Amino acid sequence: MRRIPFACNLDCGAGCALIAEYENNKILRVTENPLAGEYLAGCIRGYQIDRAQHAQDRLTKPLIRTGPRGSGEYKETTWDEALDYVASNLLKIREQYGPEAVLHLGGSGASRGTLHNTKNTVVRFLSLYGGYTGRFFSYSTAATTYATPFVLGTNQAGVDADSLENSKLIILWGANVVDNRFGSLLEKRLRELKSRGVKIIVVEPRRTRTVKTLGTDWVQVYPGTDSALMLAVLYELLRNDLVQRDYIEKYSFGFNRLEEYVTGEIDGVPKTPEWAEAICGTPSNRIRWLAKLYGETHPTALIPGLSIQRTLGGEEAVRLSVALQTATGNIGVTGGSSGTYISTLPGPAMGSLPMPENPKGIEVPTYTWPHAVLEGKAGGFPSDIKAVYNVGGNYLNQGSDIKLNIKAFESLEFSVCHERFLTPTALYCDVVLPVTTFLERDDIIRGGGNFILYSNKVYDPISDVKSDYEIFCLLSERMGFGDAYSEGRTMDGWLRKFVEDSEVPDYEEFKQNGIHLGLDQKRTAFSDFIEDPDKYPLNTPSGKIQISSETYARTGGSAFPVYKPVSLSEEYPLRMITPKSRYRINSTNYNIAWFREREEQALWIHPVDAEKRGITEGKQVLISSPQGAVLIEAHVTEDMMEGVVCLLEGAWMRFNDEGVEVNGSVNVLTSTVPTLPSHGSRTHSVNVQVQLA
Ligand SMILES: Nc1nc2c(c(=O)[nH]1)N[C@H]1C(S)=C(S)[C@@H](COP(=O)(O)OP(=O)(O)OC[C@H]3O[C@@H](n4cnc5c(=O)[nH]c(N)nc54)[C@H](O)[C@@H]3O)O[C@H]1N2
Ligand SMILES: Nc1nc2c(c(=O)[nH]1)N[C@H]1C(S)=C(S)[C@@H](COP(=O)(O)OP(=O)(O)OC[C@H]3O[C@@H](n4cnc5c(=O)[nH]c(N)nc54)[C@H](O)[C@@H]3O)O[C@H]1N2
Ligand SMILES: [Mo]
Repeated sequence: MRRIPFACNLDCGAGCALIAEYENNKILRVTENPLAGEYLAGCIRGYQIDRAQHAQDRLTKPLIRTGPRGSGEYKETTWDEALDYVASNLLKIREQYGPEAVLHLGGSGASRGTLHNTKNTVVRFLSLYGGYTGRFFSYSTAATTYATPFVLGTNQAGVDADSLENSKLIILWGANVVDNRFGSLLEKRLRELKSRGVKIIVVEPRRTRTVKTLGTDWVQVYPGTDSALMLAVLYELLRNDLVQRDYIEKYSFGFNRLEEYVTGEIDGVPKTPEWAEAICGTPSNRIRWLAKLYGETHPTALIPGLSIQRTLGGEEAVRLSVALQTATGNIGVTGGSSGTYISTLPGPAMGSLPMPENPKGIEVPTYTWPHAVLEGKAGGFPSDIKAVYNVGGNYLNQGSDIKLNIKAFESLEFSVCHERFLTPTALYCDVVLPVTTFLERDDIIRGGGNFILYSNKVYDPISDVKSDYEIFCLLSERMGFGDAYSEGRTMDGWLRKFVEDSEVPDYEEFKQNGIHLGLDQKRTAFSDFIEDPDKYPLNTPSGKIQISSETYARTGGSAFPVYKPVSLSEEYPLRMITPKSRYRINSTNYNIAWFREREEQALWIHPVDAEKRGITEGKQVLISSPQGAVLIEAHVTEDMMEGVVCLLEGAWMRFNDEGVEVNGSVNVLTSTVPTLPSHGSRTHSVNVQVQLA
């Protein structure tokens, strides 16, 4: 038996350092790499990675569409024919419309490879092609990426999980750590804190596995109303004199404006727990309890999920969570946190496949890409799009408003994707090129902490598949810029170059160990600023934590963070959330029965809401929104907050003859109207009606 170090490169971002116990061309077992330390924990998706590797429906041959889009009618073809076909179509598009008529889609999937990167490989290719229409921000983090630099002067924030050993209180605000990970070192660390008696409060509309197994307390809140709850917590902190005045004075700017808003001086509305209860559904006495505990316990790590910012007004929740950690003196303090995503601190320096600038310099927001396709310049977008190049993404299914996305794909003159499976997006592409999995190639992967991983090839590629990098080398050659693309390097040559340019001392040792740890595993962002704010000012206009920002106001928001009202209608009276499944990564794994069977798609609904509608466990229900309708089983449960329903995202769409979706693919119901000013995703702000089918 061989023990082969590899890194799980699924898009949860945890970046787990794993070992494949390997014999007779088979992985017998996946375990943790002991060099990553005692807190590393893999998860079911990484342990069971072989199920995707050997799935019956892996694509093995290039496909060219022969029937209507979406029909699944393709012919299998040779690489030569497929690549000639792609090259000639791309050249035609460039000649007729200019290169910016090509929109780049995808980029997650297996994106963290330094070489096999589903963004760098394609962006490099399209830049050499002459340019393209790119996208800014992601489905994941648009609102936080947008708002955080205004407050903290950077997007590099958070803490290493090891630094939490000193925390006295943890608040997981919309963070489902047990299912979603937030790095590979956090869950075990939190478990240990809990066993030492540290309280772990989970603020969530759903009793998740995190609430059940990691939390000590569940605070219920309606989705998209976290900013109101945060304001009321701040109100209570102020009222009880539990804010750290010296800290606020020394390290922040503009807190007084927020305080005037919270007390009601600005708009006549004090943001009391009663005010918040009416908005958030959180009982006012529960808000008082939370604020008191938070204000009296130091240091506290407030760790928000990304969920709170994938809502209408998500930017405000991002800014307020930093404001709360400021008010309580917890930023830059060991055991505290910056109130942002667990960590966006950089890992050890490492090279990666260079991405030249887009010669066209054109970008559209990721969240509204179908509008860019359908409306083009006439709709105020910078280009008229005629083709899509999709690598490492299933955006037709994962983007909001699937019916709109289908229209967008149907309007194209040409579309191509690289895929492992015939996903809903692949079904709408003219050409599908079969790719390797990360088990079939060597790569260097950035981990979700201060470490970097070498992922060794475990299997030879199954017949006739190629990596994205190899595909682009071959296409570039056909299109006359092969040397510029590869720079004459082999794949191994690139990886060696990345290590040469890095702090990792020895390539062979790195490859053998599978991991290189950065020096400090207990980093707390902004600790230098807290130690000496004059010497290490923040990159904000005041040099301090910018609670109130006139620059932000000029982009169309409020200078200080506020609650932006959410509305419900009689027609769509239920609030729906669309979180991640434990057994999938987004839509990845949906096609694999073993994973699907472990968490059947069902609509979670509270017994009171179910009873009003005559719904009982297991009954078929019709969920409707202005965008579409989904037919699915009901799961009646008190694990759901009353007034809120939940359908996990990521099921591959399938429609019946009446145009109703029947797999539970939730983006049939979601809207492309973004949260502003970030133009970000709002897939937890969905209003629906539910009825017995
Ligand atoms: N197993 C698994 N892990 C994943 C992924 C996956 O698909 N599967 N995807 C990865 C990716 S791409 C990303 S971007 C991250 C995303 O990470 P998140 O955005 O944090 O994940 P979600 O599952 O959407 O939401 C987390 C929790 O927040 C709750 N929630 C929903 N809306 C609200 C709200 O408005 N307020 C509050 N307080 N809580 C709310 C949900 O019930 C859920 O349990 O996760 C990564 N990890
Ligand atoms: N309603 C709702 N919608 C959501 C979300 C939500 O929470 N709710 N989450 C959003 C978020 S945060 C995200 S990140 C997106 C994710 O959406 P996508 O970025 O579309 O991610 P996946 O659905 O995982 O699709 C990734 C695809 O990449 C393929 N792939 C894997 N490895 C490789 C490779 O090496 N090369 C190539 N070419 N392909 C590869 C996989 O087979 C898979 O089909 O979804 C968004 N959509
Ligand atoms: Mo994401």
